Amino acid sequence: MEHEHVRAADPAVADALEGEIDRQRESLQMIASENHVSRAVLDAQSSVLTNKYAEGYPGSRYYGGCRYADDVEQLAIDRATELFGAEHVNVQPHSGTQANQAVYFAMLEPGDKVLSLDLTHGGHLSHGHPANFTGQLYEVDQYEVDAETGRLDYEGLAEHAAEFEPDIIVSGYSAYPREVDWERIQAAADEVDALHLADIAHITGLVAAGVHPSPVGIADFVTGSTHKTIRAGRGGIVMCDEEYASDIDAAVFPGGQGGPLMHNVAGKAVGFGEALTDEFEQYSKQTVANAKALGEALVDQGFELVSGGTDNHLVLVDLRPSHPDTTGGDAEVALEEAGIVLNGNTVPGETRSAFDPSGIRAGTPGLTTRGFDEDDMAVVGECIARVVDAPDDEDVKAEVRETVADLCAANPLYE
Ligand code: DSN
Repeated sequence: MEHEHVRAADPAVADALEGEIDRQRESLQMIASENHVSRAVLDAQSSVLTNKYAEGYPGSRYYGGCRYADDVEQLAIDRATELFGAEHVNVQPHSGTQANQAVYFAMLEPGDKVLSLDLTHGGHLSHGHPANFTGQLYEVDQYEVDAETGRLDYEGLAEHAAEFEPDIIVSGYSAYPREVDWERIQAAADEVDALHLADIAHITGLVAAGVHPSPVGIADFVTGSTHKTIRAGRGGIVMCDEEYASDIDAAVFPGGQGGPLMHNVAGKAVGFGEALTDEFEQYSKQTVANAKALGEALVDQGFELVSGGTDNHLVLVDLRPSHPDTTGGDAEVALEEAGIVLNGNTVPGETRSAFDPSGIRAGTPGLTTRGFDEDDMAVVGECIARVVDAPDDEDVKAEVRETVADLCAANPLYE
């Protein structure tokens, strides 16, 4: 995977690109929101569609020369429609956050009320964090997971909604390891006549493959990103019923974006095509099986998992009970030195800060793409434990690096 044209023109950038390929190949990518796309998706994303302006939608553009842009976008739309069963799909959002922005922009006025999960409990910046435009434009109140179980408290959410009377309830999470009951959240929204936005960014692929229940047809709006559990390259997607279609399209373009990133839309088309295959369903099942195996391995090593386990592609470890003197940041750094890349993460009831949180989040989408199975995940769990138990022990990190090298050699990437 040499970037020969970049190498000839710009060695400094080529060095960085090749360094990144080696980094991805030679270490374990366990950031729960990351994955490894196929060569076909990479090829589409680096295509000449990066040159093309195509403001508008297929068949109705503001520029000439959009014949092939139209073909690609329509393929992405048709495949997403088949995958998710939504009445209307917009594949132009540059990211999951832009997809959420489109929903807010289409449906809310500044000052309207948003009820969403607290970031430290697994929510997302674009769900109303004060540092994000959502926290600045809207009146935001946040629900939390149950302090004892680490699971969504649906009754508490309904009570909170009755009290706050939001205009929109946001569901869908960035660090929530359990299945979501969309119907119960919809019921809470119906009670107070609120809209419901289900942000499935993390689980887009699991929903597409049918290994997590779908909010499509339940929530008013479903947004996702296209590069996490679904391997369609960087980007976002919005789905809704036909009644909202023109409002959503107008909110994406021209409301929030200019020209779509057509090379990324091509990546989405290819990735959605891949996601329609039986192979992708098997991959998604294995992603979940691997996360469960990882969770069990970590529990066997004495770690405490938020909610006690996982139903999806990620585990969230609360380090405080098992490693009270090790922060998520310390663990993240030591693990990366040992070849395991994940992130320090806040946990429910966080007592530190977002910069130096009390947990670590680990996901299996990337490793599963490489071919890792449950046995491999048991070894990975043991490696994580060895490093977090002794984050300053250079011998331990060197030994773990050797195990990581063996796992990577047995499960090659982009060979
Ligand atoms: N940054 C992503 C994550 O890691 O969950 C969400 O946008």
